[in-house]
Amino acid sequence: MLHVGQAFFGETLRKIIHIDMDYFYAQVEERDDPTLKNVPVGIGGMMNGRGVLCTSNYIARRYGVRAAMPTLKALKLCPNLVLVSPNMSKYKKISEEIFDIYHQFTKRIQKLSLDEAYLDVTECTKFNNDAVEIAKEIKRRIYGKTGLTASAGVSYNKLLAKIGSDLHKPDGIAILRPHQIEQNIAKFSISKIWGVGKVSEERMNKRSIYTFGDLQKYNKLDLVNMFGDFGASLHGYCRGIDEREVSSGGERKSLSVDRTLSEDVTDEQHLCNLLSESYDEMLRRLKEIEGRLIKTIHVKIRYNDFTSTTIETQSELEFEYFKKLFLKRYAQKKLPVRLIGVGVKFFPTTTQGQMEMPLS
Ligand code: TTP
Ligand code: CA
Repeated sequence: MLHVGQAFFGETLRKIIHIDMDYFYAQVEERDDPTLKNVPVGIGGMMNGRGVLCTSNYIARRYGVRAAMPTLKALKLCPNLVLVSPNMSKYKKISEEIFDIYHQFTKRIQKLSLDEAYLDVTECTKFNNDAVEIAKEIKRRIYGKTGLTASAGVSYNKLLAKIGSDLHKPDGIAILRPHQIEQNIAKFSISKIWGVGKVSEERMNKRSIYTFGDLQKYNKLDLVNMFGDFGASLHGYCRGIDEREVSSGGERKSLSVDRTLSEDVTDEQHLCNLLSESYDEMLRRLKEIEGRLIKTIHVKIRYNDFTSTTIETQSELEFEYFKKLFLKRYAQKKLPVRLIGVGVKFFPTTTQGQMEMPLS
């Protein structure tokens, strides 16, 4: 499916590369301590029996050890797991070196995290503007400078480029071209779609939707009815259509989903259902800005007397927690509700470090 060809992008299509370092923190630690090669490695600490992993190497992943997993659980799954404390300043420095390399090819860089970025190389004049050759050279330069491998996806939009970078990990490259793209991506799991997290995946599975191909059977209206505004995007995504720009705008500080209700609502069950929808939407959007660590979460209520109340706390990203906060706050006034909001604030990337709550 992914045969390399020079002219396949055509003249009008964009050229997008998604680059993602392989098992980033763990690969860095392996590089710096060869005794870690060929053993399962988890990056993370444990204090008083608590703590979560930032990531693990691929050997550890074979045991089911994953990022954001409590360290204790990881040790149960893999008793030989070698734990290494994260060294954020080291990873940041390497990240800067990698981004310096990207800047040698384009200004249009969207940083998703320390180890992941979209590059729009449509206008890059290097390598005859051949996006595949550019991606290969970037991988070579990263390896030359840092001794680390990265995987790249090359395509004509962000969705497909990102899918591509994951296809041949580690040290892989995949090219997804427009020719017969609908058929070519039909077998992929919906979890590869940008914005589809656990919650929406379960909702789709309930309707026997597992793959891009399953989604392709639905028309736009059906998908909008099922998934709200996101349904319209899904209709495009499952066909390989994605118009999102590579945006190098400033760093996002927070994310909120506020929903004004079309009528005043007092019924608690109904309010919880609406809260759950806003929560799902928030998770979808969080997926897009992956790699950020959450500082606080909040729930906002506006009543029909137009007073508002917001409760903000450091804690979990679980729906049950949001619901508890919401019901507690709602119980104080019990007026009909006009607006429900949920959201999170992020730590700046520059201070992302020893945080308790990695975004999984
Ligand atoms: P990822 O790119 O998600 O993972 P990875 O690079 O370790 O592995 P992969 O080869 O599958 O891409 O995350 C990049 C780094 O960000 C990761 O090495 C550690 C850090 N991180 C956290 O600190 N917490 C998390 O929950 C996740 C997912 C990543
Ligand atoms: Ca990575």
